[in-house]
Amino acid sequence: MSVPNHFDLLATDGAARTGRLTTPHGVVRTPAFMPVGTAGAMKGLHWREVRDAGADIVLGNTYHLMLRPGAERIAALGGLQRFTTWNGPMLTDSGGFQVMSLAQLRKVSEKAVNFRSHIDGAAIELSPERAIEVQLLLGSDIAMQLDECVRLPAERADIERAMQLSLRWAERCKRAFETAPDGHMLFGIVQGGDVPELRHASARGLIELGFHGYAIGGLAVGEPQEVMLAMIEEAAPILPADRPRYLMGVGTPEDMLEAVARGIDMFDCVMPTRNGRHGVAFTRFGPVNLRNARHADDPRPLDEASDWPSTRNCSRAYLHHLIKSGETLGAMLLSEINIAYYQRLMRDIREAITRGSFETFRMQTRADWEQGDI
Ligand code: PRF
Repeated sequence: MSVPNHFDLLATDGAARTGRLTTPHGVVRTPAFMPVGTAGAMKGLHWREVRDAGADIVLGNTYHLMLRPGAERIAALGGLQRFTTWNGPMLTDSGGFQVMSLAQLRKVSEKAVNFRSHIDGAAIELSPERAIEVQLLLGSDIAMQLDECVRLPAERADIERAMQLSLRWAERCKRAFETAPDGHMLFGIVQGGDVPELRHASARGLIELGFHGYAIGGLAVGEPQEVMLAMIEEAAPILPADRPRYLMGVGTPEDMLEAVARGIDMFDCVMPTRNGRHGVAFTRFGPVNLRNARHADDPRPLDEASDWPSTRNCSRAYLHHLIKSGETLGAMLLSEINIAYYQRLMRDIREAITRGSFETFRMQTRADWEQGDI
């Protein structure tokens, strides 16, 4: 059975693309950055600020939400959008990756991944079928297949075994997704570590099954940036040009700019909120660590030319003071400033691709970052 396409490719510039992905909860402009609202909340930001910053879509996590408050409970309360009051598009990760980084006593078998909850130690089984069931209960617009992600460096045999298992799980997820309401999407995930042939085999296997979109997983897991970019170059050109491509868990502004240049459409990462809580601001002139004593007497804002009020108005001295004093507002302001920066970068990327001047934009943006904060 053919899989309906909800993605419109609007313009390309080299390998870079801009488009629109239509979900049951609205349209996503791509390239898109999805802020991470792991457990039904964006850390440090109100949903209103996430929207105002320009985010079209956010990410939630199957793993956290199935443990607490529970997928059946969220379904009974009207789904994740109603529950959280985020009324826009939402993508959910399938849980396998989070199990690997958070759960205790994990065991992967053909059937499922078994683990103990990091919250109360309860024994849980997450099968491909359950991962889809949970995501459908949440009402997610875009569900992800269950996969196994191997950290790098790793032996080829281990990478190959996990990639093949992920392909078999992709097929089971696809079958389990047949009951999904119209308009909801399921993305397959390319695995294969740092081995080009395994990346090709994974991409071809997924395309044969057919998905609404394709993610590239198993990157930004310990390998150098050049290996990550090389693996994108192996996988992206094989993927169908008319479907969205999502690079999971990436990354820095530079990672994203370079990935767009290689044909990626969607990103998610905790970096803007996590680094913000730790006192780091992302700006047009690169990252600024506001814990540094040199900011204590600096009346200047982070970027006087920014159209985001906190970036343009708050002095570095004030942000430094808030972070040094452990004030909640410091973490909130820097999270908001960083999410706004990531969204501005995506907007500027989309506009540059539309104008056909992505390459000039890429060089200018890199030069600004390299100039550094002064
Ligand atoms: N698989 C899934 N989620 C992920 C990843 C993956 O490989 C990554 C890797 N960067 C982040 N999030 N399901």
